[in-house]
Amino acid sequence: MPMRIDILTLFPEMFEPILGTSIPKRAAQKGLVEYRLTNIRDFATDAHKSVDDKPFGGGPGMVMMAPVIFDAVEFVEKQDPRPAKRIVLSPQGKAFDQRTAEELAKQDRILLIAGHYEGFDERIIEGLEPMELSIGDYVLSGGELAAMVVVDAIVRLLPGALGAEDGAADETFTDGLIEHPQYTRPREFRGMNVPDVLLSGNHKLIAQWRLEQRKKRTQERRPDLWNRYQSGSGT
Ligand code: 9D3
Repeated sequence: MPMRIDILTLFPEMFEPILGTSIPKRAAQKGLVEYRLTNIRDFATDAHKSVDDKPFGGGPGMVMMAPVIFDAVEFVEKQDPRPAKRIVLSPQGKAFDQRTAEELAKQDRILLIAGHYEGFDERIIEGLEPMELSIGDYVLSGGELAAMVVVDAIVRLLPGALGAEDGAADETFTDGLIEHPQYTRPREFRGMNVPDVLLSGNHKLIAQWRLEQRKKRTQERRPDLWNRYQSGSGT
């Protein structure tokens, strides 16, 4: 049975090119996952098809209305008896990371809720008890791209999703160091040469050089990862 991923969004058309390309597409074709897009606006009940309104207490922006979201969630959840892991994409959420992707890849059903421009009525969070996820400390126009990031990170982890040449090992983030520099043909390009060690045929020396490069780069570029690596927590 494929993992079922429901996505509630005001812009289902944004998802189609992403889910219909590359690994997310191949995972669906292989029967590893099934995507279901649902337009939140289909659950608006007034003549203007409202999905949001001004915040009580005043202030800028609009707030996604609880009844519309509840109706949409209940409608899609009824379509399949498996309980869904509910996720709301929000700038206030916990930072999404590889460990979270690995945990979510074990679920058999995921429901993602993406808003646009705005926040969610707190009763959506209180009543649906979703996991709230952010993809980083920058402001997007909506949760749609964040939902696509989360889906992409999950589906590539499903057993069989990656082809042999896609690099199944994927050490960065699982062992806590970023990658070493890589080179391919030509050996010389505009006066820049491939390091001799990589052409030496000495696999032990190559492995040593790569590990040193990974450590050096992690120290320089990702002190946060380096601190965790050194304390050996494996997280
Ligand atoms: C003025 C308060 N803003 C919060 C920072 C309002 C607001 C801006 C943009 C509310 C939502 C959004 C749209 N962004 C998302 O829905 C979102 C998001 C993001 O902007 N950055 C990183 N991760 C995410 S997950 C969802």
